[in-house]
Amino acid sequence: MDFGKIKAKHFPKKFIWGVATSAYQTEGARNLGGKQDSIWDTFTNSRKFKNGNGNKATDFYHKYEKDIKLIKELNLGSFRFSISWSRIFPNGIGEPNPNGVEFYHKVIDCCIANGIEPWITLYHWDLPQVLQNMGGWTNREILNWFSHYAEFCSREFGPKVKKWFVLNEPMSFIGLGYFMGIHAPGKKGLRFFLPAAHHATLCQAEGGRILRKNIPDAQIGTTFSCSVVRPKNIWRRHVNAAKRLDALLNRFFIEPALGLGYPTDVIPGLKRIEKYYQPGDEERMKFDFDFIGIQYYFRIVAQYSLLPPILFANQIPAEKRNVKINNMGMEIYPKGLLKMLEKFSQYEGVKEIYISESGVCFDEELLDGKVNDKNRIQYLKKTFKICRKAIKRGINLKGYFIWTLVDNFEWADGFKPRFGIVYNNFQTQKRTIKKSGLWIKEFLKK
Ligand code: IFM
Repeated sequence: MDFGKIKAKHFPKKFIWGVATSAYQTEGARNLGGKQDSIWDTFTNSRKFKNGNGNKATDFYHKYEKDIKLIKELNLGSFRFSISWSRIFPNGIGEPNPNGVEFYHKVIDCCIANGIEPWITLYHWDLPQVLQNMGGWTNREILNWFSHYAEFCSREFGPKVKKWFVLNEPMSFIGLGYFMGIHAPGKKGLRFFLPAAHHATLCQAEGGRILRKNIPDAQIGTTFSCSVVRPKNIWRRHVNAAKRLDALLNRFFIEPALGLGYPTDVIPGLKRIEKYYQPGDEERMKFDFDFIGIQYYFRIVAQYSLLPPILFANQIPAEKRNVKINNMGMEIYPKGLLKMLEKFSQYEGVKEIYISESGVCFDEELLDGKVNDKNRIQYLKKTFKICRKAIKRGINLKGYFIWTLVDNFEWADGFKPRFGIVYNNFQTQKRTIKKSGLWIKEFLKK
């Protein structure tokens, strides 16, 4: 196999190599072991939704031992997964569900037994439906609900798990779920987006404080989606539109945590979010994270537009731009990762950075029992080279979690986008390591 010039030994010894997954996309077992529905169960099982559901997903609930052994087999040392809130608290709050708690203990123990370090994400988009029935992220009570959940998880799993992420990509679950309505819970408009976003900011910091209090020796982070945003051309209105989209996609959730507030300098209309402030919120939005996770997938080209309000910008679809795209229509632009690492490392309060997700999806098939995903190997190689370059330039990059281990349920896009380094047959749930998985295995071989 051709590794070009990139080798694992070119990275610092302690560099973390891992894979990332999430509960709803993998576990299945929709109502097993006392779990109740999350907003994603409701959303995908409604008649309107046409792209399948995570009722079975990749059956990680039953196959976790096999999957964790696969991680070990591929020489990866860390596993980032999320906890399903409604498996632990079927009613969102109140008494924990012993079966759900036991399940995550088994997953954690299995990681440890296999020499894999578990990294937990508290919230990866699957809010208990009962809490959504009371307004979900738009209801300020979520601060209490989330604190209760974070308190429990940190006390219960903290003795074994020392690496934690609070939220997964707040701009994705708030933007797509409470503004565009294309993700669960399917809400559209600023009246949902603004309060939901502000409450997510508060929970992001509060979750950090709770983890720190209950697990003093933990390393605590949170993740941010990010995209390179370039203007359509050098006309001032497009350049400014790109600045606004950049503020929304790359600055919105990190800056309040760092004490810089929301990016109202370039999106003045965002001041409307202050309507949802209570005294002390500016202070409460801050938390001194040990690290941040950035999640990078694509580049965006922005142009001025009358809609949506406040933003006055939209993106030109990648398929109209004559660039390489993945099967979700996103531009494949590995180079952009360097720009993102540079951008996020410039914040004074950012101490360490992990690439907590990056990867690429295609519509792949097994041919003669194999998946020859050369394009994914190229993507990984290119982004690994970028990581090495970033480290050489002094960026405090500490690890890379590939999205993802096994092809899984890609939210609104269903099962078609395959992101795994392991192929999944969704009928039989049989896993087959793709060529990229074998490449990783050899790349990481000691
Ligand atoms: O599958 C998602 C993941 O849940 C969050 N980050 C982006 C991935 C690929 O779209």
